[in-house]
Amino acid sequence: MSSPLRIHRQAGVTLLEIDNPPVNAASAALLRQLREALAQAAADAACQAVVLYAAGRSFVCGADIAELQGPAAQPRVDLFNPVMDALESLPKPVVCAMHGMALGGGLELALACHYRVAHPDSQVGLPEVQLGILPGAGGTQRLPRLVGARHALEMISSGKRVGAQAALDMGLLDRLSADPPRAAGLAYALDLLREGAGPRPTCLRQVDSGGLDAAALRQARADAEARPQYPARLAIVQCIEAALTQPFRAGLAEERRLFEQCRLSHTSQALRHLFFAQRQAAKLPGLPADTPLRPIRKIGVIGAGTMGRGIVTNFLGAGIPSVLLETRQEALDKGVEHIRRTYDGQVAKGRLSDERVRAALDCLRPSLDPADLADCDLVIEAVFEDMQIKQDVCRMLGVRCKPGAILASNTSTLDIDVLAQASGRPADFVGMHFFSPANIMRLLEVVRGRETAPDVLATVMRLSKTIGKTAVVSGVCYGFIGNRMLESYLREADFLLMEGASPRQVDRAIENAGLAMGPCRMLDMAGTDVAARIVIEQEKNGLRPDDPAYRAVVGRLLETGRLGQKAGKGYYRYEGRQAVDDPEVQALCEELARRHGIARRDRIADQEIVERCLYPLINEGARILEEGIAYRPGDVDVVWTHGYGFPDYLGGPIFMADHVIGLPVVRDRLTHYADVKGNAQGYWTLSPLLERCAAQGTTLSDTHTNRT
Ligand code: 3H9
Repeated sequence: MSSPLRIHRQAGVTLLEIDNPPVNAASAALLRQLREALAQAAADAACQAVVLYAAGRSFVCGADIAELQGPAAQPRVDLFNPVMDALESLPKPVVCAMHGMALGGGLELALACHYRVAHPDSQVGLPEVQLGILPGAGGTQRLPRLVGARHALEMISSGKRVGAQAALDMGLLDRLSADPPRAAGLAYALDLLREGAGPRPTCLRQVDSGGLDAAALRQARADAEARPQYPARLAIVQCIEAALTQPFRAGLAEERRLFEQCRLSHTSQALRHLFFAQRQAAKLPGLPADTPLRPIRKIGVIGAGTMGRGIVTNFLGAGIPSVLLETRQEALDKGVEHIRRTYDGQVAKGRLSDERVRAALDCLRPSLDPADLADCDLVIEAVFEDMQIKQDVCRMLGVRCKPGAILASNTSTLDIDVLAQASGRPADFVGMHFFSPANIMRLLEVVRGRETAPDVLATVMRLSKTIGKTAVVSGVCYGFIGNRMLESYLREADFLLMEGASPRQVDRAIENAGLAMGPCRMLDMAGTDVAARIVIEQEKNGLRPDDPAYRAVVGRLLETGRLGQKAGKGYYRYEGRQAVDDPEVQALCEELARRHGIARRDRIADQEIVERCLYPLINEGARILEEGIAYRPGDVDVVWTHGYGFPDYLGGPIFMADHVIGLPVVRDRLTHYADVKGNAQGYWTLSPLLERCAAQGTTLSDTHTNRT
């Protein structure tokens, strides 16, 4: 393996070049070499100054996150801080020259240098909070000394990147240079030597509050305490307080203590799991990274309804010319008008410039003529969720689209293989399941059909990155990964309502468990008609359990015109956007309970609601793994955290089952409900994989190793 550090010497300057692809992460090996190189530079009489810079696309993008795993106490901090000390205490000027991105431990290296220069296009940031930790290599103590406590708190708490000009303005950088990093660093070092400028240790500077007064700190503390699921937020405020009130070394000791506390928290373990799971999801077993891609220069979307117009917006935003096809002028106009209004809203909020919007709209070609699809490289159908209608559209695509075009369906439940056959080109066919609102939700489920060609899959995965989506591949089954698991969750929510819980109680219990929105509010937003029609489709296709009470509440809501928020009533009654409890819904649930012989209870514990909604969902996730529908446990977790509002601090349903609840508990509670509720429909039957893992004391994550 090549060395992550190269040492060059030029004009009395020692140039330390970091080269540790792909992102120049500060691994243990790199830190050891840096320490040695700095000791040599200190001892080398011919060395008058040092420049630290990196090869590749970016400066150092952080500590090696993989090395943050494991129980051993303090290993990373103990490797980092001696390097920081060596940089800072070198008796010769040390310049850091950055390009691309300088993140986390990478930026902390720069903060410990005496002078900082960066390319005007570069960005700097301390994103540790997004991993549930805090900058643990002196960042919380050095940044306030350079930019003041207020800016430092804002940068570290948000984890957001800052552009080079803003970083220069706040005093984080000393200079911008458009030269390559080595040349920029060398020129700066030579200027410093000419001027006789010496070392300038950051740790010796005073901390300026920058306007962060006691009231602002109290507020920051209160905000952090309000979100105890993310302990790093409070720890960051504590570190900034330490920087303001304690000497540098004492602040560093506090940072070190809190860093380790956060690193060992469930939250950080969950967030780090998701970081790698998200990246792993892009890699497909059996699909080499160099699989040739089909060029995508123009796309088509069929259907200008909610999904179609949301989908097309993604491509417009990426500057890809897009045809939006409808059958009726009125529907087309409505779709285009909606897209315009969405953009206007973005401009009003300052999120997009007029120029960007004009460029996006220039890419849009509304059309009523299927001939306009002839030169599209990818066409996605987003028509009504009805097998017959979708088959007809896919047949049309097979005839109209050019050879080699990728044909895709946005179905959320239907059999991709049946649609692929209808197109007559099953190798070109793939599922692209966007989530509503499709221009906002980051998840894309890519459904691999029986005959989907490898290059089609590879192309769609790459394209998903271009349009800013996180893609996860699912095999073909009812509902794919996400909606299949959702089914048991919604089933139990309806049963709980018939047994006596109110929509508000169910939602509150689920939201207290961490999900962004409870099932009743979610269905009211999505439209209870959409949900009920899915159950009707299941029935038509023989997929509905032989149980007349199955999801009976949502069916009844459709029959009574309670279509959700858009109708002003669904599981709740709506006063504007405000959901209000409605006695009519209680009456409706009582009547259904009577009809289906379901006993009602006065009190249902929140714990029961959470277990009955979430544990069958986990069980279904285990089945999905065992059937190979998902490649890996992390894929299931990415689907749920990115598409269904599952809390990231719990890592997703599989991580939560493995590491937060424990599989034996999940197994025992599922068995308990099978006993008390009966299991005629198999609702509580354990997944063999889950049962085996629970018995053997292993986890779903351990045993399922269908990895690249
Ligand atoms: C830290 O610094 C702690 C310190 O304060 C204190 C310590 C004591 N480590 O995202 P991509 C891999 S915490 C290890 O697809 P992009 C990634 O897994 C760290 N691996 O590329 C992937 O590998 P593979 C603070 C890392 O161009 C490959 O690089 N820093 C790391 O879309 C490409 O990644 C952060 O939180 C890492 N630090 O985006 C920054 N970073 O090819 C985290 C990346 O095998 N990283 N990898 O799947 C990022 O935000 C993005 O990766 C970045 C590039 C923006 C840099």
